[in-house]
Amino acid sequence: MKIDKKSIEQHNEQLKAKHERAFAYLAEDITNVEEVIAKLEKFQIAIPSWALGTGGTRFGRFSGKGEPGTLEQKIEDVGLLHALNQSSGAISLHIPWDIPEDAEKIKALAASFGLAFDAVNSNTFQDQPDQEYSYKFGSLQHVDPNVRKQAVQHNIDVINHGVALGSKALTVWLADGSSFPGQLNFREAFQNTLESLKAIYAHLPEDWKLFVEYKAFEPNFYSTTIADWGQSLLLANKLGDKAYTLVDLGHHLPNANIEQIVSLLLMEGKLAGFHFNDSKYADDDLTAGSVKPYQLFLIFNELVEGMDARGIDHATGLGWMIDASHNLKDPLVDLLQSVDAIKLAYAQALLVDREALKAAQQRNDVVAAQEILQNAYRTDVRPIVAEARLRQGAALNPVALFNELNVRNKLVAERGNQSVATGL
Ligand code: LRH
Ligand code: MN
Ligand code: MN
Repeated sequence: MKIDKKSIEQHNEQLKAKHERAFAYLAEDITNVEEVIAKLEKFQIAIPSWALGTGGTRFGRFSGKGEPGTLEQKIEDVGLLHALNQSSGAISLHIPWDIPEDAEKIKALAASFGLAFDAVNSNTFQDQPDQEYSYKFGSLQHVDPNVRKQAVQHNIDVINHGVALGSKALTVWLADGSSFPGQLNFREAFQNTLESLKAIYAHLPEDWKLFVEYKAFEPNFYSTTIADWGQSLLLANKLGDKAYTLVDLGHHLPNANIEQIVSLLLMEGKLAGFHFNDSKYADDDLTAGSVKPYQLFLIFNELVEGMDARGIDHATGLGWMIDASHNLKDPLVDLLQSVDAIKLAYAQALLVDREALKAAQQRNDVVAAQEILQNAYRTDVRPIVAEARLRQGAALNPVALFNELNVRNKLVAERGNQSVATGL
């Protein structure tokens, strides 16, 4: 199904008077409101192809209905999101969960929804039915060079798929590590990983980036070979200018100061971008901003400050992606909520009085610094984000319109009850 302009206009017409009142009230006190809106309008957050179906836990999976069973249907789903919010203009593919057999056709289909292809993701954390060597004991780190070679070749194949689609980055996340002390020689595992990544890096096209994602633990529970930003940055520095560190918000040990990590990676010119999600305990993959919205704001506060300091284009300078999984909510609604939460945090960060904050820091005025940040965070910026949507031709309230239009039931009618998405 497609959402036509008329439905969006009718929906907006109904909410417009109330929205205009709220926006005018807010805008009166915000001197840079037009700048904030312009930045929000340009901001696009990529949707992962693996988040469009209902995810599971290791104890069970309760599949939703009308899930996208093919890559074409996943693209259609992201098209629906983009029509509703005009902020989800790209899809990130995980290969081989999604294989674009006919790249030209897939590219044209995506373009018909206004979508581009974001980073492509390789998968050497699962065995595929036709592969020769197993990844049970790792892939790029493996003690057997044959396994490493196979994993390198897979990444090269993924780059080639990405080139055909117009992607500009490869994201490598490895499950490699060990679950018991003594199982692994840490240095050799790291060296093997570096050599394998070098072989992949050598195949990157000139205008591509390599995103090295880290994760503290899971599925390995004693050591992970790329476990934190230090290990990822070490690799990225050794690899070269096209390699960067990717921050997935759920991949840290509890209470890690992610905003500080982000600030230093930006300073070093090595921040790839994000996999946005939220968590209470570990890699919970919950909706962005659902548990720790203040942390999300603090991350954006560092991003805005750091991007401005380095002259980075907010819209295109970093990779903005969601990496979430939904086992209770409708995945499409959940993704709309994530995109909205990310934009809200970004808008709030754009309201921070940078000069006043700098001055407070210079005179060690801890109270003033806190007040400045929290003044921005406690501003209800929803009317600003809604105004940006209105100007883009998106829905004032995407979740409400999704429900009003009965989108899920229509997808069930088209695809059937049994349609289950591939992926996590
Ligand atoms: C690992 C991860 C990584 C994978 C995705 C499916 O936890 O965050 O980005 O590619 O999940
Ligand atoms: Mn991730
Ligand atoms: Mn993860």
